[in-house]
Amino acid sequence: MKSEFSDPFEEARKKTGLGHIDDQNDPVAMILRHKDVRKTAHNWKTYQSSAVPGRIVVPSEVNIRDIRQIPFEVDPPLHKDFRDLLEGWFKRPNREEYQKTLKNQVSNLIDDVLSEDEIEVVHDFSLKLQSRALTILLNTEYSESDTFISWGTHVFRSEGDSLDASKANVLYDYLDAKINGARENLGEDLYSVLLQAEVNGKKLTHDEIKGIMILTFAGGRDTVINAVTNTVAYFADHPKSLLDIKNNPEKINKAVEELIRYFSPLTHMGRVVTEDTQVCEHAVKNDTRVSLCWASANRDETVFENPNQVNFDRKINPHVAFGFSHHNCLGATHARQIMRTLLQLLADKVSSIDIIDSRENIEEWGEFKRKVGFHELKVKFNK
Ligand code: HEM
Ligand code: EMZ
Repeated sequence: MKSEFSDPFEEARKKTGLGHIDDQNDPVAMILRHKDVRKTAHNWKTYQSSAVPGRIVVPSEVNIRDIRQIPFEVDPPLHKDFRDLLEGWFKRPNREEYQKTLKNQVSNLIDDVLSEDEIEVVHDFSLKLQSRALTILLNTEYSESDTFISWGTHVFRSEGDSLDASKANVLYDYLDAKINGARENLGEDLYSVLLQAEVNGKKLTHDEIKGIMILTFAGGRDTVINAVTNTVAYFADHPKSLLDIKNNPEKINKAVEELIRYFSPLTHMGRVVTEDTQVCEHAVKNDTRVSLCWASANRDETVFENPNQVNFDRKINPHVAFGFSHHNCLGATHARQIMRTLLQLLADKVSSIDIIDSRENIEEWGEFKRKVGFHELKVKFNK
């Protein structure tokens, strides 16, 4: 089945709870158990996010950027000051007006793909959906989405080479122009809101605003694209589940959580260790890296019954696909709303989906190979 996503971490999670990977001479100890992931995420003093920009990302981005992403690469207490500033804006997807606009966008897109004989989902569906929805989150012109679409699926890495920085300037130049433009002529978009805001009694610098915007573009890019593409593959393989949603729309929220648990679009995120300590009874040294493996934690058999099955009726679902503790995903309200809208409209408008061809996107983390989505997924949507 195309929509099967196996769990490469099972054996290591059961045996030692850790996986070891090399990354540009800065190795990473991956933390694999649900309990350890949550405990480590909570302990920001020993496992910090505010190291040199790019170091907590795996593969490390220290060689391809020096601008700090905010609030992602900031630790408490300053982290909370930035979150307090951003939280309200990122909760706007709960508003009726926002949801209406989003529904309209997704509905039009589904009508478009229903009229085609063949659709490549990643580029002609998910990338468009993500880029258009982002204009609602930023409160900017819809026409900007054409620019976002033209950048491809990752905003500052080339699609073939995750360590190619040459593309980053496209986004950086765009953001410089947008921030400077808003400074000249304040409007009601996120750039203008940030230009007028204060943190700890001080206006934000250009680079702080840029750091927030880069993260907003990058954090919600491939994650959302994979979640959407994988959902299409899932319903292609499971037409009965699509019917289940159609007949029982009250299940949508739980179904979204379950799909996000199962796909875990962000495999892991690193932290830098600030003292010699232990994780899972293994020594980890000061100034080395660990990672919180959300994807493994979400298949932890001590927490989830039949973890490798998708079950829309799962009773408790304490998944960590959106992270855990202070840094939990700021874009989760937006991402969840996208997924809910997608499920509702696929159930309303689409009777079945045929997969024609696909090319899987397999991440390689040392000994672990993990399917995270598709490079290409050709389908036919049927009315
Ligand atoms: C943080 C996953 C969509 C923006 C995170 C974290 C995870 C995550 C696991 C925690 C990182 C850590 O602890 O270091 C996801 C998934 C998504 C998604 C699975 C889609 C299904 C989005 C979207 C946006 C976004 C749509 C914005 C447009 C952010 C930001 C943070 C974050 C700003 C940092 C929060 C902080 O440091 O306080 N995300 N994300 N994400 N995400 Fe997402
Ligand atoms: C970083 C990361 C954010 C990183 C919450 O995750 O997403 C990755 O796609 C980017 O490469 O820089 O923004």
